Amino acid sequence: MRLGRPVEDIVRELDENGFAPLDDLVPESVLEVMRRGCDDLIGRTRQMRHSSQGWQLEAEGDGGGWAARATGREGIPGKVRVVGYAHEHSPEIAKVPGLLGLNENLVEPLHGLRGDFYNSYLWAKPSEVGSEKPWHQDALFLKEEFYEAYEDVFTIWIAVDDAREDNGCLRFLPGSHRGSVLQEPRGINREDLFASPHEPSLDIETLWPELTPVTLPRRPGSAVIFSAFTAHTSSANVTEDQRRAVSYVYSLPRRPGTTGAGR
Ligand SMILES: O=C(O)CCC(=O)C(=O)O
Repeated sequence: MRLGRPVEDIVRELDENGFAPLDDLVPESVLEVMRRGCDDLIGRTRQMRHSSQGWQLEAEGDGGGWAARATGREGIPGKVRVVGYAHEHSPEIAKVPGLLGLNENLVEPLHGLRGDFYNSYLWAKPSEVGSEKPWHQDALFLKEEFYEAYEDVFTIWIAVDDAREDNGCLRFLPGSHRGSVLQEPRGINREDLFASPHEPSLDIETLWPELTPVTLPRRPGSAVIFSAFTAHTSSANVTEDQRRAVSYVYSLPRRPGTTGAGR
């Protein structure tokens, strides 16, 4: 795995913006493993009609897969939006952190301590029906107890396909992580986010009028690392190409002397 630039530059960028692009992070041999893992997971969803646990299908109608899941409606077989705990379902996806040495080569140099593996996700953004992921901070999905031991997470999001503006690459709001302040979207069900009437969505113009979003296209094998407090989104995929990505999330232990502003 190559970082392609000095660690100090990446640390500075993470501090300033809350995210840092990592170009050409993953060599072709490992990308091939990731492609196989994604194909296998997506293939399995051709038998599914309903979202369950970590497997969320896209669906027709208002609110797409999110609303369908909340109301028990059918999704579209084979068109999966996200698979959580992807490493538990796919040996290929599980292998990648070890092949790349993500914890020792990336998390530790950037945070100062090794992280604890938290989860992995396949973000499949399928062709034509891949839905928007609204503006959100991942910290919304962390429980209060998380902050007893940890101060934040690093998400390492790796593009498996070309992620472009027209097929739903990520967009970030630089600076939205400052102060580690969680902004809670209005009208959600905090007890069970997946039962919320709508997918949690932040009104970034009102919350951060002084900040400007940036769009971050990624080539296959390029990545981005970001904090749980950095607001981000991805738009719908209306193209004929799928836009698969896999993210690996590490919890970051509190460093000595930090009060940890998290929440
Ligand atoms: O890949 C996407 O479209 C969304 C990813 C995301 O929101 C995340 O990794 O937290």
